[in-house]
Amino acid sequence: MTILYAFPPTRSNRAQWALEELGLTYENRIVNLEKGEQNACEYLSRHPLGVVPVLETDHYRMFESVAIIMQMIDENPDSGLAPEAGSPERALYYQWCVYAPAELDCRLMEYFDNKNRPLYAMSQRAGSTTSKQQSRGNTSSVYEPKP
Ligand SMILES: N[C@@H](CCC(=O)N[C@@H](CS)C(=O)NCC(=O)O)C(=O)O
Repeated sequence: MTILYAFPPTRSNRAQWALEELGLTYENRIVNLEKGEQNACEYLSRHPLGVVPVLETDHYRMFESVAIIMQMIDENPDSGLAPEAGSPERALYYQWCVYAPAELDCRLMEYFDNKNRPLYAMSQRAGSTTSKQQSRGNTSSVYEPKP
């Protein structure tokens, strides 16, 4: 059985989109980030950083949303969702697959940081802020040029 550990609307939606697009059978198991379920020991044994998504199949367990998408597409080569391995088109497929998490995500999170950040808004609704959220609350200094 395939299980996707997820919580919408987060990066887990990407992985779920791929599973749906491929028409795969899976169980969507909610890890309620608002309730801090990602920090429970049981979940941390699946992902040591306590984030979603995680994918579990009968043969392996993996994390990283875009890696999950790429693996799902590789396991379903007839889907036509990825160009042939080794082709020039495949180069651009890899380029954009890596660009999203490597370049786009951190800038988007920076944009959403603090009051605009989805997790921050969730924690405010839930009336709590975990230390992990606080520690990730302001990453802007990481990207500022050093004097
Ligand atoms: N690079 C990872 C990022 C995973 C990630 O940061 N997930 C966030 C939601 S978008 C999360 O679970 N956060 C929970 C927390 O920070 O407590 C991926 O793309 O899978």
